[in-house]
Amino acid sequence: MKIVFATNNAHKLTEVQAVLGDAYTLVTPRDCGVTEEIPEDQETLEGNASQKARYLHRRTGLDCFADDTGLEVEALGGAPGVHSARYATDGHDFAANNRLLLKNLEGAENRRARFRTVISLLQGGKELLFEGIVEGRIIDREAGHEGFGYDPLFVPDGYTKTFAEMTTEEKNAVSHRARAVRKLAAYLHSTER
Ligand code: ITT
Repeated sequence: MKIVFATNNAHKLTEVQAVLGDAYTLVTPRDCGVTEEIPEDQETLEGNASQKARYLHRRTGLDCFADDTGLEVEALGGAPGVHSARYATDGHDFAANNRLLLKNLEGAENRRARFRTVISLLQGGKELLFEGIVEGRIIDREAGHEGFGYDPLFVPDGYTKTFAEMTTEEKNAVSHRARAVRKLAAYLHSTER
């Protein structure tokens, strides 16, 4: 079955498709003729996920879902959180974001952090939200080249390597996004006739 995912992030597509497996084929905004950037300017992950899904639904008339994710660092009072994409600059500059995060944590003993994903599903005129969280810590230098964003700095609890040192399958075994997507998939299966 096809399902529309309101994202322009190719890494998210790969991760989510791997969790969904053969049961669903993801369709991108571009596949639906939507090539402009999808707005996200709300102050919460829930608000942004909802805004992205609603925008694409308005543009296409199709049921769809969107993912908004933030890295919440304890010693920084939950920052960068909803501002994770634009922490250091206006754009999605992963390297600059990681440098700023390390700078802001210099000398900090508490390195606790978590990734939180909120998925908004718009289906048949109804909206549902699904959340996924993974707890872990921020290490003091980047390690690994897989994944994206803050992955080279984040070691999930129970592991000694970063998300960027893991395959997609390994990351999906514990990640925030995979946890939210498994809840989404369970719901979608439950609504199938
Ligand atoms: P879409 O809105 O098009 O889905 P995006 O990259 O803008 O893609 P978000 O706003 O949800 O996605 O993500 C905010 C930032 O959080 C993102 O740019 C990354 O820096 C970071 N991020 C999100 N998911 C991540 C993950 O699984 N691993 C590491 N960093 C992640």
